[in-house]
Amino acid sequence: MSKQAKKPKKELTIEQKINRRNFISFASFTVLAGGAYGGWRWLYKSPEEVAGGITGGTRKPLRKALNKTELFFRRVFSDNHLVKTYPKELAVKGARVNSDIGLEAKKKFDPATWKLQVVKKGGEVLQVSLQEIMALPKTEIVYDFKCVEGWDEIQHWAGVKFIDFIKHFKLDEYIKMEYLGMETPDKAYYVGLDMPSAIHPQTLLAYEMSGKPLQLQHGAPLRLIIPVKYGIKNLKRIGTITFSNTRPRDYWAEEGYDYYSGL
Ligand SMILES: Nc1nc2c(c(=O)[nH]1)N[C@H]1C(S)=C(S)[C@@H](COP(=O)(O)O)O[C@H]1N2
Ligand SMILES: [Mo]
Repeated sequence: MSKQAKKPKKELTIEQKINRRNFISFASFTVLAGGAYGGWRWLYKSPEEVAGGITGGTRKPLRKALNKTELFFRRVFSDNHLVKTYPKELAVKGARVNSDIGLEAKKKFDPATWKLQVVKKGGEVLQVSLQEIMALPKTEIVYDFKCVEGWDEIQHWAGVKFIDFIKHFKLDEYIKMEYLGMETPDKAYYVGLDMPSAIHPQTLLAYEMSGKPLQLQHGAPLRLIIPVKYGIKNLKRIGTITFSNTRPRDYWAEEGYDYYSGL
């Protein structure tokens, strides 16, 4: 037999072809399913975030992915991204009341003597009265307030822009830090905020709702209105403000909610 002569290719019968195809699809399925199972096992076995940390309740690789997503959105939604606003007529008259952690009237709180506490370097505390805050330029906003629990409402708020407050009290050096923390006077509710969101032009220290003085259940004397975030970050009844380069503690992040909670 000459070397050139090729062995005649054996023609496959229809059945053989079908079998072969079945084998290939089954093999691919096994490989993919195995891969998926392996991936799941890997995730399942990977360590959980440390208990008592700033964020809570997920596997480390998932948190890594969440933090990457957060960075992506932080870059996309820089200061010049404004939340949609509406005409006043579209706002609800009495806004819904939702959740009241840190609002128990008797605990370390008397609206008459209340002062906002801003913790400065070296532990020095700047104390600001409501009168001083109300003397600053007033800013109003009508926007769609969204709660992670699945409701939203067009609400009308007024107060001082957080950035105006910073400028007036010469706190510029503090907003160079990465984070801001806020707590109720009794420290029962607390949030951590990335600085770009805190100094966003629509972020307010609010003392009015629906054109009337803020009611206690909505966070009087002063509450945070931060339209770039979900409701959970809009702390009612601000007691203390702190600045830091590490993430401040955050009530709902500790329970596994997204730390950033951006919209
Ligand atoms: N002090 C304090 N602030 C808070 C809360 C809270 O429980 N305590 N709940 C948050 C949540 S989940 C929402 S949706 C809004 C609700 O604000 P509202 O009661 O004025 O509608 O407040 C936020 N701020
Ligand atoms: Mo909420």
